[in-house]
Amino acid sequence: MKIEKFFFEPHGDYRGQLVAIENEKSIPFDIKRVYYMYDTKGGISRGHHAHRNLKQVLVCVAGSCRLLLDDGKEREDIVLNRPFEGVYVDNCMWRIMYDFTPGTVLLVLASELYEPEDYIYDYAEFLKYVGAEPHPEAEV
Ligand code: T46
Repeated sequence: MKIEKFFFEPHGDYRGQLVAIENEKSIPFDIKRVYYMYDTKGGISRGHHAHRNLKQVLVCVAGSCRLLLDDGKEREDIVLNRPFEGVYVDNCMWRIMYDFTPGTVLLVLASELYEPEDYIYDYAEFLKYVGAEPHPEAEV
């Protein structure tokens, strides 16, 4: 599975860094919603679901965490720790975010408004939805 990343140019000077993310220019969808998670407790993992339609870009603007992506056939596990880098999470991807270091802020740019019906929380249902064979590993 190929992980798609976007580079957001930091505008740095003697004061520090500033990153601007512009609609349609920086990422391949209209940004309809922005949310972020912070104060994630040690040992906690988040996500454990997929989306039917939602596309997102994740940017770890402070600290570090890991992201596991699973398309039903393959898995990739990457570290997010660069505030100038966005990772694309397409629809129909199982995602788990974990290993948050203290002070981590994970920013998410989303293609749709919040729609609870868009979530798939059951891993077996996700595999069925994407037409994949049951995965050899259990969900982590
Ligand atoms: C995703 C990963 C990366 C809202 O009220 N509005 C929102 O826009 C969102 C995203 C969440 N919420 C509420 C729903 C729950 O009561 O905030 C609470 C925590 O959300 P959730 O348990 O879904 O958080 P995560 O970290 O498991 O998943 C989130 C997104 O929901 C999801 O779309 O892809 O981050």
